[in-house]
Amino acid sequence: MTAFRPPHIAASEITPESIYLNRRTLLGAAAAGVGFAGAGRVMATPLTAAPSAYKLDEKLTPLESVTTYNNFYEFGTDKGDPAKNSGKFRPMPWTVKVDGLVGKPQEFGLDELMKGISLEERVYRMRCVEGWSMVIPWIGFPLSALLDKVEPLGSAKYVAFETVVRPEEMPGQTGMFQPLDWPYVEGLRLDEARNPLTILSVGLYGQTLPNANGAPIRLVVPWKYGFKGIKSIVRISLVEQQPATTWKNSNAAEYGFYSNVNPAVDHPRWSQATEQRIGEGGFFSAGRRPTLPFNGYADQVAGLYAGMDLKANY
Ligand SMILES: Nc1nc2c(c(=O)[nH]1)N[C@H]1C(S)=C(S)[C@@H](COP(=O)(O)O)O[C@H]1N2
Ligand SMILES: [Mo]
Repeated sequence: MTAFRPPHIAASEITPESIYLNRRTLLGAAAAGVGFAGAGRVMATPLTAAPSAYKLDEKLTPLESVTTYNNFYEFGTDKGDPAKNSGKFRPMPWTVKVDGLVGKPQEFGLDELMKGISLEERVYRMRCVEGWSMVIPWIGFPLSALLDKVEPLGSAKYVAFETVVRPEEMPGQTGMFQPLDWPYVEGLRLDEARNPLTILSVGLYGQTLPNANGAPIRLVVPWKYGFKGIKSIVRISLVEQQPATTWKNSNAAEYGFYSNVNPAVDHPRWSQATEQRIGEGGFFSAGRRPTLPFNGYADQVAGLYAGMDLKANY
């Protein structure tokens, strides 16, 4: 294995976050055949030379911000709640049921699910619908690789995802105020799900996923608003009809099924033209940066929507 230093980190700007590259990481453990569940929170050396679409010439968002400024309403609605309130959540052991219109439905343990699939590092730009963004070094694998294992039938047109429901471990699922209906559900068209950019993530910054970020396995779709990236997934179903999605259920006038990042289509209550990169722009530079069509991934995904009215299909 060759040592790997991503080009987005210049030697002159080695930060605490970039030191993760020298730690034992998830990638190496997978390569070494070490069991995921048994591997704990750290593993060997990352090493894949990633294709250029999976790297970015932008500063990584500090680990501290990535893991303490979150949306995960199962743990509360404030940005600090997921880190604060997820200490009781136990992501191991874990199973994911993959069913519906497939030839080989299966309930996978995590090790089993990832067997024969290599983990990769993907540095993605992430854009929340609320107007903030981050750059996150995810560890994961293409969703397509999992779909191949279960052999979708020709009648399958969409993929539906479901988050775990565990009120005993998720304080946002108890009490008087329930901001959303549980389970949190999301969906993609099958061709979106099969796009090489779409990954299931099991880690970030070279470590297994923190609870606040959707341990032990979550979806990452970098050209869509953040809420499409459903966390702590327990079920993935291949279906024929467009599945229900949590934020559309909650407010269909404001949140649609597609939710592609689009600076030209405003949210009914605010502009989507610019974004605040978390960890950037202090007191003296409150600068917001322009939001890019498809969050900067137009070359890879614009073709999925050829001929579609993206204002109507928001
Ligand atoms: N189950 C579940 N998944 C979820 C959410 C949630 O509340 N519950 N929030 C979404 C939103 S709005 C965003 S912006 C991203 C945030 O991911 P991060 O905290 O890892 O940055 O998670 C998404 N996935
Ligand atoms: Mo979000």
